[in-house]
Amino acid sequence: MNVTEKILSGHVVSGEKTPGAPVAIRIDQTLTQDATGTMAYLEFEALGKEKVETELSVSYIDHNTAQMGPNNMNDHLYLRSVAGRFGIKCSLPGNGICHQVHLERFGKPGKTLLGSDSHTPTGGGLGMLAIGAGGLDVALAMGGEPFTIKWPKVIGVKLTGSLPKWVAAKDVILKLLSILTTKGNVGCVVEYFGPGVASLSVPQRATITNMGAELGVTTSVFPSDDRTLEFLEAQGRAKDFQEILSDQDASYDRIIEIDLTKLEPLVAQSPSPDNVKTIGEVEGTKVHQVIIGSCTNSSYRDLTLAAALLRGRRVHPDVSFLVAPGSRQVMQMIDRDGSLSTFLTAGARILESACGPCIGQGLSPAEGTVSVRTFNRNFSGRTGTPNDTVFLASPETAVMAAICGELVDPRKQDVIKYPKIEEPERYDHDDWLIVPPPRRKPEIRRASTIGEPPKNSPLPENIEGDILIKLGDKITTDHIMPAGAFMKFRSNIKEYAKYVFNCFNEEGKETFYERALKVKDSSRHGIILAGLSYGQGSSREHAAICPMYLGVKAVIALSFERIHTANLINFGILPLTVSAEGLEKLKNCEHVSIRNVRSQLKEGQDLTAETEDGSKVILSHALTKKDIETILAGGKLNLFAAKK
Ligand code: MIC
Ligand code: SF4
Repeated sequence: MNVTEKILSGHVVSGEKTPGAPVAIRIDQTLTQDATGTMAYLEFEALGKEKVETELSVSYIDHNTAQMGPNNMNDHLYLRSVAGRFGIKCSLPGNGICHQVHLERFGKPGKTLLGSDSHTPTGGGLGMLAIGAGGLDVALAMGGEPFTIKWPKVIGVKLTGSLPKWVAAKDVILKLLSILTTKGNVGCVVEYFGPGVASLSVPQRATITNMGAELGVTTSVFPSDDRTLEFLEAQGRAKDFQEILSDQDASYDRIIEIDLTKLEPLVAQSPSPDNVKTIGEVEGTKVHQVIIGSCTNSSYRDLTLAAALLRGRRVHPDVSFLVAPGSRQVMQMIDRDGSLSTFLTAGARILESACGPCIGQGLSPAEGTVSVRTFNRNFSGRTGTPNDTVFLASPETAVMAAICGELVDPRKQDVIKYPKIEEPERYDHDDWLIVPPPRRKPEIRRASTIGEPPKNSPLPENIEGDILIKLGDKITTDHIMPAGAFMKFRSNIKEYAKYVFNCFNEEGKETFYERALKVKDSSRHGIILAGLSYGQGSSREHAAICPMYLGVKAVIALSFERIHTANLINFGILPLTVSAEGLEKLKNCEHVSIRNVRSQLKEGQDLTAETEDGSKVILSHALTKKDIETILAGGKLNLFAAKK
């Protein structure tokens, strides 16, 4: 067996081990973050459980820490109280980004982790099967329900050799993104194997599994080996180690070989993480902002490397250089070893250990300028600036750009020597900002800015649909529900729904929200049309809840991404696929009827859309019996309320 099969097999509750078949797995650990967590815990409360039934559940506060107005802290107090009430640990603001902290303090090889954030696969760097999901699925897992995935196809990535100077773990995942792209990988797990694996430390592996989320796979995983033990020992957690290696005769559904020795520095230019270029192709591009941070590249290794390159130097006068350490542990360690002071001397602006600019919480670049960020996403507008250019890069490439004021190929210069970075023998760890559940259950604090999750009605027999929007390929959840300044509305669907598809609204014209409400008020149903890979990116279930609240009953697209499909189903919206020819027909009309929906779904049949001119278009689906039951009920919350 390979590592994926080993971990999955130990967790299967029911289902068949054939690729594509639904399999329910036991979830050992969960994590939430504040931007998805408030909704997840409101949903958990609706399940009526006394406490969580997992081995470990952690609620992180790391996304909404700008606190402009009371909304964010209202959420924080709710999260802290609800964590205490239900037996959940709460990582307070300032303690760091969920994925970085979970890797440092809680991740365990061989365990399953479900997180309400798409970058939960970071834990794969420690040999765990760590999967991103919508908040409701995480709430259900906290309540002891198994989580259903499709038994995956395993893509084996064979690593040979070792990384040359100036080439980083980030370049490994950028290389893979250039091969697999961000679409078409639904239902796969990426597993790394081969002699090159041993050359990568856990933080380097975590960079790779973290950004594996951009491939659209279920998760990514490394074996748990001596390097894993080394990391856990340094974190004072050797007892959490378990060796998990693939068998000698393990097989994979597809094998991709990457010779680390032959890799070169790469970048991904906006608007997509798979728009990968070699450094040679972009050399000389003038840069205005450089940021080292995010859950992809803000480990102690990354920051000490950046500091070593900057020692005795200053950043280019035209560059605004920012550093956001991934966790309080990293912040404390760069303080103690002098790296923090190096950053300050070099002219860096130090940010708190949180998501910050990665999700457009401030630090938006100026219009038309270029920034180099060590992050994982560069979708247009994500920075808060609609027409900027973002290059995703390794810390190595980013720091060199900060020093030189432009993108440079560091291998071509011999002034700055490549530093040797060793993993520390011991990481500082005081978990003082991780609050365990108190002995006495606290009252739940619910401020006026926190609303209830909205209710949906059961799916109608006939959908009399108005097409609300016609979209192209690769629509991300950032397009559907903007983050950044709008994230403060995450716990209030009524408010947040006003901004659905905000980036497509035009000044002076009817907004998507207004259009959808008009359709809803006229007792008709909203339909969304899209191309390939609808719902890429984040796990935010708001990208399903808000359209549901506005009366959307179906999304018709060429293909869908995994987490968003599950979120649509969870909230009673039909994800229907259509042929390219069918999509063209639908794009030419404004209204479509989809009749006998309930009866045809119950019989497991495809649906048919009838257009204004009477032509018919087949709408297919890959819904399981359980999915159909969920959608017919109007979503999982209705289903659970009925079963209680
Ligand atoms: C992201 O990176 O897009 C986020 C913000 O972390 C999201 C979660 C969210 O929207 O709250 C994710 O990756 O799932
Ligand atoms: Fe936070 Fe960015 Fe990581 Fe999302 S990708 S969890 S916003 S740091």
